[in-house]
Amino acid sequence: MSTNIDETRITRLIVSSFAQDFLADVELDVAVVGAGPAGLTAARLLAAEGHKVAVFERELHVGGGMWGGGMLFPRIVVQEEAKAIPEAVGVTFEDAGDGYYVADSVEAVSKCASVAIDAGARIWIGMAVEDVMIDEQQRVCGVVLNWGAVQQAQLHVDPLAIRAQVVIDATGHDCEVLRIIERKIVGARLETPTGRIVGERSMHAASAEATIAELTVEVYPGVIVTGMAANAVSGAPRMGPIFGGMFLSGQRAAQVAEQMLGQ
Ligand code: 48F
Repeated sequence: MSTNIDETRITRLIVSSFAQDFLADVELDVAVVGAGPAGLTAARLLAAEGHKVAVFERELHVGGGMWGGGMLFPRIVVQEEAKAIPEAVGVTFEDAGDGYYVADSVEAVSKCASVAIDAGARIWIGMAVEDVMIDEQQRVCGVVLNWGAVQQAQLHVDPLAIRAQVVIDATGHDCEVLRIIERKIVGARLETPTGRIVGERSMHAASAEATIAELTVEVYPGVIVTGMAANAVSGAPRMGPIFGGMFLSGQRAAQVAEQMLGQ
């Protein structure tokens, strides 16, 4: 039987399928903000444990800063102690010796996203988190969404809200969720050396990679910080295109979220 193609049928299918899935995600266990390597890793591991997880990504594409490898050379470097995490999603590495491994960044992004989706994480693209939702104790209990395109066009459009037991800030260098919290929640104190956002320091890959997993904590009630955002918020250095820390931090974020969900 050949399909009788009808344009309005296609419209109905797209809108109804979107509405069904979006409504299912209005109440989440975990809302991950940002679909870079750290966010995708955390989402995959939490979904694999049966938690209801959605990732909200402002751009039309997943992968964050991993696509571009180092200065647009599409390769990432991962160190020995982290390589099992991307390998678990099927990323293949060239052994460059001395504990260094090299992978194709396009393969790494594609497989991290693909396996996260297969595990049950839903990824919403083109949706930006522009605010958080708080309860009476000022604990974060959800995210406030708008279209990325609406943000870019600076249109005045009211957003929609998603409830989540745990929010993960995986927004990279800009630690955007935490900047919103610092700006908008009166008296907000973050779990950082100063209680505020310190900001990332210049590149020192060894110390940046050493600190990132331990800086992956519940940094504000209801909010875990992961990936480059974890270093940025606490004043740790950047590391450039070595990505092991992103995977280790994403894994740590999933563990912290599990503990929070179990409480
Ligand atoms: O920047 P990104 O890849 O963060 P990451 O997972 O990884 C950092 C590395 O890529 C690299 C590095 C490695 O050595 O330093 O920079 O920590 O991904 C962050 C994602 O978050 C999205 C953004 O578009 C990107 O894809 N994002 C940022 N702000 C928002 C957001 C927001 N307000 N709402 C939704 N998505």
